[in-house]
Amino acid sequence: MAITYELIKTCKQTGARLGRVHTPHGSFETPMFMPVGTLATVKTMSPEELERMGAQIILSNTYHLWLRPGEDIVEEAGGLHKFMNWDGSILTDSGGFQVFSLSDLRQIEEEGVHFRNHISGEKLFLSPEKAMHIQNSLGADIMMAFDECPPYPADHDYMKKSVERTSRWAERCLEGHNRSNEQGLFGIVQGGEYEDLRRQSAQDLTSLDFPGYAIGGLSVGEPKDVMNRVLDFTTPLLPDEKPRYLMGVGSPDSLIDGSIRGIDMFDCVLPTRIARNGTCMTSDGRLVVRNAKFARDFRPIDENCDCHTCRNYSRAYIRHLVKSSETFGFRLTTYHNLYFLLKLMRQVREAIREDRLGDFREEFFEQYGFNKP
Ligand code: PRF
Ligand code: ZN
Repeated sequence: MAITYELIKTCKQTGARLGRVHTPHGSFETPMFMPVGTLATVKTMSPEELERMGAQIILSNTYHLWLRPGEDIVEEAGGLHKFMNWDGSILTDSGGFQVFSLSDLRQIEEEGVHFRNHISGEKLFLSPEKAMHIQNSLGADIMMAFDECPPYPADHDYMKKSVERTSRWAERCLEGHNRSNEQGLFGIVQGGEYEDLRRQSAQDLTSLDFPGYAIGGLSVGEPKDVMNRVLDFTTPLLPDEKPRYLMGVGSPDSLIDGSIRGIDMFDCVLPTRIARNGTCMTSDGRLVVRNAKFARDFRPIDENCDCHTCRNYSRAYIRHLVKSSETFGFRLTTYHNLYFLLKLMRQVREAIREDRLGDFREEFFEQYGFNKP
């Protein structure tokens, strides 16, 4: 089996899991945050920098790499790891979500999804078999099933049809997956906010015996308490001996609250995206470094951070670079934000090890400002 999960311990205070996922490109500790490298690059960061900041697994996208440069070119290069010079673990998303969030004029059929290329307008078609073929060519350690991520809110009737189709697609993904010794395929549980549909989806998928399971269809505009409620009734439906991945979630509070609910893996464009418009995550909350009040502020972005950016550069300098659209400014903020989330996950793992994740949550939320009215 390409992917195995090792449960090290659960936090006595919260039930959060400390573990390890073993992949053909080494293992990573969980709970873990995965930086997003959509086009076979985590925007502005080199693989050497990712390694130095402590990244152990990164995510890339089937949809984008299929459109450019084309999965055949990546395969010819020897796969994604060689193509981009990243020797750690890689997970590729299936394209399901990207088709729904990026393209217009899509038409969903039993066979797959018709849509238009978001760059050229060209007509395209993606199916479970095609998503597996492309991901087999890319060669990531973990591949994702081709699913439908309906918008929020969606009515129960639509969601039920969608969940059933996603389950049929999951079976076709398993059949179309040709490299199960080298690449692990994860199933994706859908069902929106509906407990009966999450249960149905989890039953359908766990009966297919994937090496790991994702929870999709969250962080699509629903309130935080809806997401936490869905996690409360969905994670217990998943097997203890497999990794659980919450897709598209990466705000500091949700990483902690997801870990407490038994999630092992997270990804999100949030830290890298906000970095490129000059917003930094700090232990005291978000800091918008473009603001005029930082023009003469020669302190680091976060005085509690020991990252390369914070050890060497000031708010005033980074503000100047970002305001001038200098690439180096975006590199410095991106490095800091990713370091911040990877360090947060290290702190979460340490707190689980010591059975005090509940206390850590209280302290972190207090300082970050989540507890303020
Ligand atoms: N499905 C897939 N990718 C995703 C999601 C999903 O539901 C989400 C949910 N926000 C993010 N990325 N395939
Ligand atoms: Zn820093």
